Amino acid sequence: METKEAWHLTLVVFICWLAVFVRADAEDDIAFSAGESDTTKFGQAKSVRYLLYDVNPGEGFNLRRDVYMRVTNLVKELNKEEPWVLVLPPWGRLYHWKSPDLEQIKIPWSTFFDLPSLREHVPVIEFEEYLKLRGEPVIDEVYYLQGFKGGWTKWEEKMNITECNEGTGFVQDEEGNWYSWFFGYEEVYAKKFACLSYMGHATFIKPFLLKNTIGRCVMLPRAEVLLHDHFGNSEYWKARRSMVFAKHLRDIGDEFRRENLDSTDPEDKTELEDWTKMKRNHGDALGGPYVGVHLRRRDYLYAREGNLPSLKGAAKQIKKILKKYNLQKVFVATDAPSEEFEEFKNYFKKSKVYRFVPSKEIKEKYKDGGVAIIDQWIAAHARYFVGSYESTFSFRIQEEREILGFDPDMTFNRLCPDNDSDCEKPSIWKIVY
Ligand SMILES: Nc1nc2c(ncn2[C@@H]2O[C@H](COP(=O)(O)OP(=O)(O)OP(=O)(O)O)[C@@H](O)[C@H]2O)c(=O)[nH]1
Ligand SMILES: [Mg+2]
Repeated sequence: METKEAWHLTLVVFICWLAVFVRADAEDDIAFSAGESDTTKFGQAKSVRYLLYDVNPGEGFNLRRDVYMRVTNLVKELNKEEPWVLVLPPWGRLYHWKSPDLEQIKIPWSTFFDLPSLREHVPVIEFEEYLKLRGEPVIDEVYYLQGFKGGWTKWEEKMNITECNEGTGFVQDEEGNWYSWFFGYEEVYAKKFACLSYMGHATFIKPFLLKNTIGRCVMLPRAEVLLHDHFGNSEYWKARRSMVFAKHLRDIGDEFRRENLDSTDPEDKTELEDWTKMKRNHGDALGGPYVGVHLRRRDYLYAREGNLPSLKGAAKQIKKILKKYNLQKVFVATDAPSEEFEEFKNYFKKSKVYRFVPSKEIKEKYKDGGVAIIDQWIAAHARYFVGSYESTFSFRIQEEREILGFDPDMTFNRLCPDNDSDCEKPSIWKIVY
């Protein structure tokens, strides 16, 4: 090992041990703590290992956030055995992020999320930090996750190194190194590559990572194959609560609320605290005096054909809600082109309808993902929220509202298609502490 690299490694071990003390008061968080009978000395501390992952290129922003939660809970489990750090896969090349003139690759997580909050759950570093620490652009082992060939009839947890099912996008050069997209970092290569057929929860891969891999950095592309260990329990919600949006985005959303929607945290009872200490009851949050709508359009009109209303139908449903709750303003989070938004707005004669339109500067700095988060943040603070059928974008807003402490009746609502005004409500996933 080169001296520079060795020094960096020592530094990382030290930072991680430091984290033990910083996090010592975190409730039942035993990631790095030693049991009473544990006689491990500092000198024997194992060197830190890194877990990197990626998601199927076709998946959207909001499902990717769900995959992050599954992987963090795996990292949390790994840390019960030895120190592992999660390397955050840079954002980019997302299907929906099409704004012209924007370079949307190699976006760090800090553009969208508050890293100190993520770190209160598991140790994480940005990919670029990893590359710096490592000193060379190398990933030691890659296990490309895939389903079992031919699908499955009986669900059981199993995994197997097998042939690759499909074009993986990984190619080997003459020297034996593997190259792939790697988030747009052309110099990055992997030393070892294999396909891993997998059916199971995220932590089912833990023994494999601990016993069958030795590389400092292991990458798992297609991590959406890993299932949630416990969907909706307190661990799930801890991971979710740690995903606090970056302050610069929350501030922009708060300013918009204040200036247009008469909405401030003290009045709306939506003040944010350190997530590890924040615990609200349902109904504690009041929300600003407006209806928040997530009006999903574009590709969803085909993907969820028959389950979305027309613009006119959506306006009709929202007018009913305004009347019922005696509200005058509507905030619309939407991916609709501006002509569609104008049409939608024109269906309202008495009420005011708002949309967040980013300045050029905001757009350049925070990209389509940042604007989407600002929309989610504003919609999450409404008195009443209504989303679009089975949209993960709407789900993330609903979760945000659970964290803030809204009455579930004011959160778990969806727009109905025109021909079914009494459509089925969305599933209610209440927060668990
Ligand atoms: N700014 C903004 N962007 C949106 C809105 N709705 C959708 N988008 C864009 O479209 C993307 C939505 O894709 P996903 O994150 O996959 O969510 P979804 O397509 O609604 O749900 P699934 O396909 O079920 O995952 C977002 O990441 C945004 O880029 C919105 O209300 N405001
Ligand atoms: Mg999608």
